[in-house]
Amino acid sequence: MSLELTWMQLPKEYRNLKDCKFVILPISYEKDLTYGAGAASGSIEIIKASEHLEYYDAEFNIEYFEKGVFVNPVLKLSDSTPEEMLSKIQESVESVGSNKFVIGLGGDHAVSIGLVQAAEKLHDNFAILQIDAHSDFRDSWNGSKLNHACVMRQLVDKHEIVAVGIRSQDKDERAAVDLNEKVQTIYAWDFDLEKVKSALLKLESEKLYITIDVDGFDPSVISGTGTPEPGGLLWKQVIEILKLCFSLKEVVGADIVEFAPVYQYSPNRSLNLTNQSRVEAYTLARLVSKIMSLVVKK
Ligand SMILES: [Mn+2]
Repeated sequence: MSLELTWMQLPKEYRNLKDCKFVILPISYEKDLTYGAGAASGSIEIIKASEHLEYYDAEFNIEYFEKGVFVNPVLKLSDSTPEEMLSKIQESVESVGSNKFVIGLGGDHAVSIGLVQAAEKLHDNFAILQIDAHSDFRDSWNGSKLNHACVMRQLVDKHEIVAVGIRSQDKDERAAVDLNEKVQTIYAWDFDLEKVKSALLKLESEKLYITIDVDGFDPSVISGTGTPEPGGLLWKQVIEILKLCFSLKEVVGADIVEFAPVYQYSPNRSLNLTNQSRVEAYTLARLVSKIMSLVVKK
């Protein structure tokens, strides 16, 4: 059975690609796991959970859906090589046209490399705001430079980076980010919105791409991810960070990666999300809708 995924089950007139402002790009891709498994189906569960959202954003007093939300068919790339994965993501982003706001849903963090490279074709100079527990600044991991543990190391040559919520690194990564003038890190134990603000103001680029690894959240908010780390960001802190990004910069795209939902068998033998994962999928659907609200509110 192939099911057509729609955002919030919007009526047809709000989801045809030609007229839509927003494109959601679900990417099923998972390679070279570091710890827990399951990010391949994360994007699908976030989109399914969106059907429970209200159309109206009470906090921002906005109904972003009026701008239209198209959900691209799921890109199934787990059998692709990392290089193929990058080119297929770029092809998909190109095929939706240049006047859209694309939100990529992973999949593991390596998909962000493809999404950023696609954005490079449309925007000549942009910085990256990374919400994450990890710097992802390894030179290579499991023999590949295109692994999720190396994402920001791959992107820093062309982009300034503001990393927020970081709380797990190896010693070499720490040395590398400390030495690299293009990286500003706001550690989780040191988090303060003013620090995020001054980091954003220090950037040379006026444009910004946002990548959110869900392990940047505290596990009390999101625990369904391969490498949960205690001491992370809370919901309200992440929303405040996003509000700052949109007020200070022109945001050119975003992604949310590494959600790994957990399933269980119900008494009738059907496979369902655990209650915890159901809440978390809904939380991340809400996060996607907050980003769209902020695009419209701008
Ligand atoms: Mn991470």
